[in-house]
Amino acid sequence: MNGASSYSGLVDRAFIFILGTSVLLLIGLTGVMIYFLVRYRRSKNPNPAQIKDNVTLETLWTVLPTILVLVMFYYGWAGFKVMRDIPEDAMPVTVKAQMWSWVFEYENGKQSTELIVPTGRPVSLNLESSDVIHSFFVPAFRLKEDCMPGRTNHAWFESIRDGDYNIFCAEYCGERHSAMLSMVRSIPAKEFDEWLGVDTGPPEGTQLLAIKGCVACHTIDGSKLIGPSFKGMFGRTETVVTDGVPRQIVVDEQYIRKSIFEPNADIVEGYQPLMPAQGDLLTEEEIEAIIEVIKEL
Ligand code: HEC
Ligand SMILES: [Cu+2]
Repeated sequence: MNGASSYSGLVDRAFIFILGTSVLLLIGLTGVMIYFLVRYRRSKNPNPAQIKDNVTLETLWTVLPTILVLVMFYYGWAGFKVMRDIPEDAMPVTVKAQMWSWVFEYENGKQSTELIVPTGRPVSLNLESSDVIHSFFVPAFRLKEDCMPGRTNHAWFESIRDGDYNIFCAEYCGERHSAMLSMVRSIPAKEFDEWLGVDTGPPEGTQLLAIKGCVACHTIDGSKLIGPSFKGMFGRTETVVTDGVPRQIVVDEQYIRKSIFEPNADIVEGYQPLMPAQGDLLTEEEIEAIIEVIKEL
C-alpha cells in the first residue's frame, strides 16, 4: 500500500478513514447488539418498557453520523480537487486506447507502447479511444480515468519515485481486455529528457505493428490469437467468407489494404469479425510500411 504519485496519500487518507470508521461501527454495533440480546432477554425482562422521546439520544444519533459523513466528504473532496486541478506546467501526453493495447504520444510526436515519465514532474494526460470505452488505471498512482470514443478526457499525475508501475484497463472491453497491459516507467528527469530527445524516427518493422496495436490480435510468430498470424500471411491462398459466401482469395497488397479499411467485408474462415477498421488511424505511408512488414514475415 505504497502510493507513488504526489496525490496518492490523499486518496489513501480518504480510503483509510472510511474503512476505519466502517470497521469501528461494525464492531461497536455488533457488540451493542449482542449485549442487548443477553441483557434484555425475555427471561430477565418479561415486560418490555415503553420508552418515548429521548432528546439527548436523538440529537446524538443525528449529529454524530452527520459529522462523520461530512468528514468523509471532506477527505474525498480534498483529494478529488487536487486530481482535477491539472498543473499549468504539466507535460502533455496523449493516451490512445484501442482494443487491446495502449499507445502514448508525446508533444514532439514520439510514440511509445510504454509510458515513460520523468520522476518529480507533473504529466497531464489526454485520454482517447478509437473504439469502445477503456479505462486507464495505474493503481500505484491511485489514478483511474475512462478513455471514451469521440471525446477527450483529462487527468494528471506526478510520479514521486523512480520505478515501474503497472497499467491496466479497468473497463471490460472484450475478449482480450485482461491482456491490455502496459507499464509506467518513471525515470530521473535528466534521463527522461535524453530519451525524449532521441529521435528514433517513425517506428519501423514489427515496432510499427506494436505501436499501431495490431499485435494485440495478430502475432508475428505464426501462433493464432484473435486474428490470424502475420507470419506467412502474404501470398497465402485462404478461404474468406464474403456476405455469408465462402470464397478463395490470395493475400496480396490489395487484399491487405481492404482488410485494414473494411476488415469485416471478408472474414477469414475460422475467425470472428472482431477487427475494428484501422483505415482512419493510419497514414498512407504507415499503411504502405505495414504491407511491407507483413510481406517480410
Ligand atoms: C481487435 C483485434 C484486431 C486488431 C487490433 C487488428 N486486427 Fe486484423 N484481424 C483481426 C481479426 C479477428 C481478423 C480475422 C477476421 C477478419 O478477417 O476480419 C483480422 C484480419 C486481418 C487481416 C486479414 C488476414 C488474413 O489472413 O486474411 C489483415 C491483413 C489484418 N487483420 C491486418 C491488421 C493490421 C495491419 C492491424 C493493425 C493496424 C490489425 N489487423 C489490427 C483482429 C484485429
Ligand atoms: Cu480496454
